[in-house]
Amino acid sequence: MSVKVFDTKEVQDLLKAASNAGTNGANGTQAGDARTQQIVQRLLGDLFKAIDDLDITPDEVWAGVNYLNKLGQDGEAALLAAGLGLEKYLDIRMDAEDEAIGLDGGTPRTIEGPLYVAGAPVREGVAKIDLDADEGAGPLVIHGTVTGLDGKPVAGALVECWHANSHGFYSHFDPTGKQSDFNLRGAVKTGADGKYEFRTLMPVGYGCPPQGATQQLLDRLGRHGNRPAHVHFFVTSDGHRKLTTQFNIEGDPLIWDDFAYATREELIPPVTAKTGGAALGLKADAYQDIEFNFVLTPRVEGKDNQIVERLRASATA
Ligand code: MBD
Ligand code: FE
Repeated sequence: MSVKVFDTKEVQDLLKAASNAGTNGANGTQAGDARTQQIVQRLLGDLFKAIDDLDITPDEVWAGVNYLNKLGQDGEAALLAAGLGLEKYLDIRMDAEDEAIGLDGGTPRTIEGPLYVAGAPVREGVAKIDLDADEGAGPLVIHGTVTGLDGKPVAGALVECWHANSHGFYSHFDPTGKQSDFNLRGAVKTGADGKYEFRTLMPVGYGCPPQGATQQLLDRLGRHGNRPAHVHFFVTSDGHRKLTTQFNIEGDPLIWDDFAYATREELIPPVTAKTGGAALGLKADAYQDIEFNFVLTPRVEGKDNQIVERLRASATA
């Protein structure tokens, strides 16, 4: 039986009480945080309304509540945010904000994802970041130039990079515990030529933990939880805005079927087979080469409006 109670005074009063929105504390001071009250009032209200509209049953509500407990126990809330397109949605909004102020050009942003680790050692210009042996992965050189919108090289830019191994696992988050800290994670400072280079190994795409809360929901939605092979970057420079991006490995069958929706046309650089790896200290003479140039955008009224605060792992190298 479908009843409608959302618009009753009782429910509206309940929402107001629960969020404590628009109330004053003693002596007219604000009790609680006004922004939190505003957001909770809206989100809780939208949930109440959905329960009314869809006639969501008590069993379904408690299944959802228990799901949140499992999500937290599994430490997967940020993974689910990527999988449900919430992180992509934030990118869509930032793209629109840039467009609204006429800021175009520059390497497109795409989602950070939940697997960055702060604290990688910073090298000058070039870093070899494959610290652990990985039988399943061939050598890969990633290199390019950091420029501004004017095409001029940016000196002193910090290029940070992180990616998975041949099992699709990231160091620090590897369920086998087999990778050392900062394996396949690096940071390079550009010189006057703006160039950076990472000597590493070819990654394989990530898959959500099969027993985790994220995959559990994706299964119910009839979706997979896999990403194409990809490499993440942060590029920071004084005088420019921080760039958060990734590229995909050309040819991966999941490029246009990424469960986290991070693929963009401009972020699929060609992969070129090369020789001469021995001289570069690679594990084989034949290697794959990807040139990827970063174009940074200027600050907005002197400010870097691309710094996103979120909880991130960190380690000491
Ligand atoms: C990843 O490697 C990733 O980049 C994202 C967005 C989600 C899960 C794993
Ligand atoms: Fe990733």
